[in-house]
Amino acid sequence: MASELTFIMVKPDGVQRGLTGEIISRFERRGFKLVNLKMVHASKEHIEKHYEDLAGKPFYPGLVKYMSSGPVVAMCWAGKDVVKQGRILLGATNPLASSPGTIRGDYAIDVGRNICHGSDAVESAKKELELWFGQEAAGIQYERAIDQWVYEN
Ligand code: IDP
Ligand code: MG
Repeated sequence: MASELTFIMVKPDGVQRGLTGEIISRFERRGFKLVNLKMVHASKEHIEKHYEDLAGKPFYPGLVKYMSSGPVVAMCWAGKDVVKQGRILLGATNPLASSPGTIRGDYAIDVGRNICHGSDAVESAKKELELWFGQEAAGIQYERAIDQWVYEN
């Protein structure tokens, strides 16, 4: 069975607004498998590394401040096509452009308070999982009895 991994994070506003369970539920109900999770209050330096590709953007200082302002919930999810499907579940970067039914489209308004993060490609997922989980980047290995009801093969 395909076991792609992605890095999904509930941002500080998502944690403060009590949306952690809701975000986890949406991935669980879809059939994806949670293989790692931790709460972290990340340092400014850690966030700068996570968003290094955006350094130089006008919103970057505010983004680093926002993301290091409180704890986040860092997760590793596994499943078929989970990187792309995870992004679809989250919705567009700007919640005003996110469809209702997506996480951002249902719970957020401003792009600078868009409550969740998801890796945008398999390669960036690998990098982000290594940054946030280090040696445990591959997640916890376990079998799920329901997988025969989620996947045909
Ligand atoms: P993504 O989170 O959908 O992958 P990116 O373009 O990688 O979007 O941007 C990372 C994060 O930076 C966004 O989720 C959002 O929190 C923030 N961001 C992006 N564009 C803006 C902006 O124009 N103003 C404020 N914050 C922004
Ligand atoms: Mg991104």
